[in-house]
Amino acid sequence: MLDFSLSPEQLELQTLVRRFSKAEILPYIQEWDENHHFELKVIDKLGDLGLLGVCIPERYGGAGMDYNAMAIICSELEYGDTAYRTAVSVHIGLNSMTLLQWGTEEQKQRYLIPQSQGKQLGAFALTEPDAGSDAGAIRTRAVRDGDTYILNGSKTWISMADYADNFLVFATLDPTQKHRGITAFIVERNFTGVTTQPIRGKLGIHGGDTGEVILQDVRVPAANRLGAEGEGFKIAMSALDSGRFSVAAGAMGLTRACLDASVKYAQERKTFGVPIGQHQLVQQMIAKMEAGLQTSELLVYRAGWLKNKGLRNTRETSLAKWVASDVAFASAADAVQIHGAYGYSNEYPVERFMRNAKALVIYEGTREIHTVMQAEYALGLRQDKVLSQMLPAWSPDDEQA
Ligand code: COS
Repeated sequence: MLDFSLSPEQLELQTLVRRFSKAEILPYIQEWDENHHFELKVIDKLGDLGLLGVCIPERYGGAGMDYNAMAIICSELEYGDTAYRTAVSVHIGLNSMTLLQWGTEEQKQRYLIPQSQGKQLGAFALTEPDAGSDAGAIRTRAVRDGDTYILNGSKTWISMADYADNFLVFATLDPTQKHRGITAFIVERNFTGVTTQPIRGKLGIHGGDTGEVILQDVRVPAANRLGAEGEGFKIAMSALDSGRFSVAAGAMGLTRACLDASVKYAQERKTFGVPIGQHQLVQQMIAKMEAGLQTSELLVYRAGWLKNKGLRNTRETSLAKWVASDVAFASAADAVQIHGAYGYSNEYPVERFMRNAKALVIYEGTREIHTVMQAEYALGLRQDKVLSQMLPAWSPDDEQA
């Protein structure tokens, strides 16, 4: 039986985070965005509400809710601003979920629990100046030395680089092995040789932190290697299965923000003697936003449903991310259009939506990567294997396990 309804707990969560965004983000975001200010207190408050480990089992400090609860949080936060959803995406989606899936019990105790409790923040350091879409081409080197590894290299476009306590760093033990040489490490900010610096001049997400992570002779204990040597590429890709899901869910919130702003403006603004919402070409743009939003929701919640069942969902998550981010960008561009010249200024939020939405189409797999993946799936050129190391199926009793 198909069930499209949210559970009472999910509805409660939606109300909670919707109120949170309205109270803690929306009144300030224009100023923060203008001043390129990331407000860490917002993240602290999310931690106080127990939301920084929403879909992590209670035994690891989380709230023990399901994956679609994560989608709800992302959507409601991005309604406030992309910056805060991005922070949650990297903290929970890319980092904590990956620790849950691949970490040893000791690593979970040491890193996952404080992260789920909001006492520490996690980030994800895969991308390099010369390795973005071609993730297998990373050059950061790891060399084994006794019971440590020595890491050297630099990572860029790392969300929350300047605030995270722990990074999941991907490095290669042997570049000639291509993706099979890549290995994942948990690197603490306070390890000697780790420095970060913010990236200036971004088109959007001005209210969010993006930076570089530089690793200079960083000694990482072997106990901080995540998974086996050479398993890092798979770990990165499985992390992206969670991260992309959270981006797709965030995109729903951005599209809803575009729709709400456009409907309000179309009801107020008059041309030719009537509200512009009565003009068919404006209606067409609004109708497209509505259709796009609902399509995104179906794709996101279906991917979440697969995750809840512990099933491989790379194909479905990629499709949800591609469609929902494209919809968000098209909706933001049309929202600016509906607002006319006012939309082109920061008198209305839609110009921020448009600048922010572009990031969604680029990060965690560009539109082009997802287009190619979908074509390859359809043509039978790409198939998802059943993995031995899937995230466990979610169940309401998980926390008692
Ligand atoms: N979970 C676990 N394992 C996975 C996986 C996943 N989601 N996806 C792939 N793998 C495994 C495969 O099973 C394969 O294993 P074997 O070597 O044992 O066969 C291995 O990883 C290589 O996978 P694949 O053949 O799919 O690699 P490709 O080179 O074809 O992948 C793309 C190419 C483009 C899909 C990949 O590099 C990619 O997604 N790039 C975008 C990176 C990105 O999103 N960057 C953003 C960073 S965060 S802002």
